[in-house]
Amino acid sequence: MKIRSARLHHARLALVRPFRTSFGTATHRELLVLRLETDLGIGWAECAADPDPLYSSEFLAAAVLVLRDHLVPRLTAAGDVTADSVAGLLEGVAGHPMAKHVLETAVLDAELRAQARSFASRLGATVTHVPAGVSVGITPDVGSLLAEVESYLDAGYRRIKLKIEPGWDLTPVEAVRDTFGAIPLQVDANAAYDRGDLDHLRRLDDFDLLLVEQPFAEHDLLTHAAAAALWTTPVCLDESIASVHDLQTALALSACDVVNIKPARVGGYLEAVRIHDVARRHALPVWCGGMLETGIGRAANLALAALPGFTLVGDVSASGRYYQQDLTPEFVLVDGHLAVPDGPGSGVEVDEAALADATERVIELVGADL
Ligand code: OSB
Ligand code: MG
Repeated sequence: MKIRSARLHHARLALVRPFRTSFGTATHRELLVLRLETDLGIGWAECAADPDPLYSSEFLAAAVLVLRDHLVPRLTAAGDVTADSVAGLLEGVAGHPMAKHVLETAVLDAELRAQARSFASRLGATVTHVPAGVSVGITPDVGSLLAEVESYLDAGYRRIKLKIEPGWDLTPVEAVRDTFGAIPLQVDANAAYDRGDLDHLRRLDDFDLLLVEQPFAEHDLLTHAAAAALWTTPVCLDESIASVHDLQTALALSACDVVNIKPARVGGYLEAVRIHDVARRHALPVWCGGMLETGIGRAANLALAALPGFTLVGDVSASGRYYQQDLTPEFVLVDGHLAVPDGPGSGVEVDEAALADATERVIELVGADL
């Protein structure tokens, strides 16, 4: 296909409640929505980069620049592109997986829509519905945490993930266990601890957690390996895994027992599938993470989460957990599950009126005259 125009919507959406993690508190999500017009039709995708480089080194303003000045020009210069060719064409640009992800995903969406084929079919989904988990932020006190967890359990969520940080770890976990019993429960530290915390965090072993996600720094695989050897709670990597190579290194070091696969973090769905395939060959369980995506990103995440290696419940929640007004038809929980879209491309239509409402700025990356 040939790219005719590429337009970014810089949008801002209020979250239904503040989301606090060890790296900050979000009351809104600022995101980029890419609309790619090709000779075969339109493709849409959502960029996960936040305004500030806190979760990873990427941030929204940098994503705009690298897309405009380095990534999109490589695709337009190539003339004819396919989704399979995108990663190779962008390989010369170091880093920026979230910016690469949005571009490859929009190409893939346009390509699949033109073929009337779904993401689910293309990626290799084997189920039509996936169980939904939910990620619960750090709250001002234990009482409000218990109320929030209860509301998600009442809604039918099949797994609860608690964000933790130094000073907010054993106590909230113990309170949730004591109150709700043997629910599927895990924690995520977003790299907030260091090697000196190995013994402290070992006490999480008392709570029969499914896993502890990314306790240590992104590049500190050795401390993750020490934890995996010392703790009975399985160690899961998120921030540390940006590619198949990173997974192979983590496997060689025995640095994890589980991997959270986020398409945005690894540069796109095609790399996400490759990571899934390697993990599956090693019998390493994986689950699909999220970045508070709107329906645009969530639709494709659901397709990925429907692959056979995704044996653990992911962080793909219903629209109502995030936004009052989603940018697609609402995703709703049915018996604790979300349906995997099976229409062409991502399988959802962008609600262009909702997108226009949320858009603060439109950035043309390639003129419609090309
Ligand atoms: O670490 O998994 C994370 C959200 C934003 C950035 C990082 C993370 C998260 C979540 C929420 O935990 C996942 C979701 O519901 O989309
Ligand atoms: Mg995480």
